[in-house]
Amino acid sequence: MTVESTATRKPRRSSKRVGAKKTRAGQPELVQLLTPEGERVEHPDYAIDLTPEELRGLYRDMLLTRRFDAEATSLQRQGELGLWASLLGQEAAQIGSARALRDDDYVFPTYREHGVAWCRGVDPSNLLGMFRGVNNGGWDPKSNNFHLYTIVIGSQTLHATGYAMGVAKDGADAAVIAYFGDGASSQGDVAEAFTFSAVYNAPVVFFCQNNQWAISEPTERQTRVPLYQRAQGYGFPGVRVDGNDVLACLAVTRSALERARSGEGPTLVEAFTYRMGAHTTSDDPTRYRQDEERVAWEAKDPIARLRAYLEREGFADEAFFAEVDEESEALGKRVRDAVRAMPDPDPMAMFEHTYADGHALVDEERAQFAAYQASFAEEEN
Ligand SMILES: Cc1ncc(C[n+]2csc(CCOP(=O)(O)OP(=O)(O)O)c2C)c(N)n1
Ligand SMILES: [Mg+2]
Repeated sequence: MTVESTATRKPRRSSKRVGAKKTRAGQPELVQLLTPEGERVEHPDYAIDLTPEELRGLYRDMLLTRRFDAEATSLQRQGELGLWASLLGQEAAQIGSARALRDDDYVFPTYREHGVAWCRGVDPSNLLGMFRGVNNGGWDPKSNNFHLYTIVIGSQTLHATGYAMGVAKDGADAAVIAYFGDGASSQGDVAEAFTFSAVYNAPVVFFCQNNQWAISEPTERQTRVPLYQRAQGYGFPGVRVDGNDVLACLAVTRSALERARSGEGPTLVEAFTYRMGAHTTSDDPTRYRQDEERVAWEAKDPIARLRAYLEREGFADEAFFAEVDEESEALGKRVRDAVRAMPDPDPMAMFEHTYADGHALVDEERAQFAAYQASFAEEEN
């Protein structure tokens, strides 16, 4: 334990420039390393050199995550889950950023980070307990350095900032990453997290998946400037990355984590992507957005572009793709079976853990509910 304050941490080494260039028209430029057609392009600030095996690994991660997500949506439609928040379209943003992490880094997710959970080694079936309503989380955050899903929009950015300040005070060189959405960027908690992390030089990366929608609110309702530019006002760098390009997301997040680790403070990464499906299974996006928009983003699909690249370069053959497809079917079945086998909790258990000690109101509600439950038993007799 060191007494050195986070505010006095000095950079140990200089980092690469983290920033976005302007196009000629003055529009912000995305960091991109793989075009939608699957062509590899270079970026002056973000070099990446992956082996064919590593590239195939990213493809496998994205495909299995998508398959798991589709299975969860189907399970909700079959009445096995109460709700599901799909990550369809956001696979590259999540897999790319999460594969940049080290085991000792710590992740604060929202409720849609199924791809990040996958990379952290959380069993996919464990993600479903909360959505089935049989537990309050389903995994031990400490086992995988992956915090529980957070529904209260933006609050986890403050948790991440506080945690990162603690990491720095401990003298560790781990980094923290907070995931949040374009809608969350309007929350006061996020503004506070930006301020605290900046002035305390906290080793945290703010990874905003701008999927263009916050339920039915478009990003235009959240901001007048591109979201990544917000960071400038707080005094740390912001960068916009093509959120459907797994290589760019990996390279940019890696660079931001390196900055954090080397004592240079926070970075805001805006992954420009698209929510291809509904907000959740309770939502009908045809009520508020045009299908042409979705169709346009379909052409930028993150998995198709990596596959095109792998095929073009001869880094993967038909046997590989067939094997991953087979693996994905097995994953679907495993998750299906696991969900159906989840034991129903004792209904009275919902009154536990609300408060550490007893609470008069909870005691009253428990007694009322117990009497209500007992009334069914009497009817049956
Ligand atoms: C503090 C708070 N306000 C409102 C809500 C209701 N709510 C749930 S999801 C959501 C939209 C979030 O949008 P965004 O941050 O863009 O994330 P996305 O769902 O697109 O991944 C809202 C308003 C909430 N969960 N918490
Ligand atoms: Mg959003």
